[in-house]
Amino acid sequence: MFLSCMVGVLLLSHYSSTKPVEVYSALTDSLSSDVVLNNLPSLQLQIFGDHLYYFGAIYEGNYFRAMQFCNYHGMQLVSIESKEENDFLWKYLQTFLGRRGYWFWASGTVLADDHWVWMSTGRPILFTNWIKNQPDNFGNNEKCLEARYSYESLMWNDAVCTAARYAICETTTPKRVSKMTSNSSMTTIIVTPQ
Ligand SMILES: [Ca+2]
Ligand SMILES: [Ca+2]
Repeated sequence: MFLSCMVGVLLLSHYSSTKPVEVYSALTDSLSSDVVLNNLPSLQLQIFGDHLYYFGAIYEGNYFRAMQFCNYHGMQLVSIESKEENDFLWKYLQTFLGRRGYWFWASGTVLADDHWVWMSTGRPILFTNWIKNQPDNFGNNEKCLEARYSYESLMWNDAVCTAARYAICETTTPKRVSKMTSNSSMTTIIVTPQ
């Protein structure tokens, strides 16, 4: 069978109405069979390794709304856990935004206790890329992590969680994405076994 070598083929319609989906759990449950899914949200995703990212340049909301927004689309608010991942986001944003400034929520927070954690992964924040003199917990009220894009860098600040920021969402694919093709209306992602 043509698709027998593939774990799944994801068909993404960029401009159809958005709807919550369970794409990745469906893939996980179906590793031994072919999966064709055509009910993905209308998100144009970017790939880095075995992670997929959505750059929510049209959405602004507080930290919790940003989490909700990503969860609604079957994703999580981004966790930036390495220099490589930070560089990927920065370089992509350069092509996307050029010299426009852009601040977005990542899932880092110190709300739970005095330690910074990535809420989306539950892991402590080990790699950091704070702006100089940050985090400063200004006004004893800055508990959430924003990443500030500029053409020169993507660096972090602790900010008031209720501030309006854009969102970047992330999810992992259960198996490596081997190929992605795009045209004006459709993106096809082919996932193969590792
Ligand atoms: Ca990540
Ligand atoms: Ca701060």
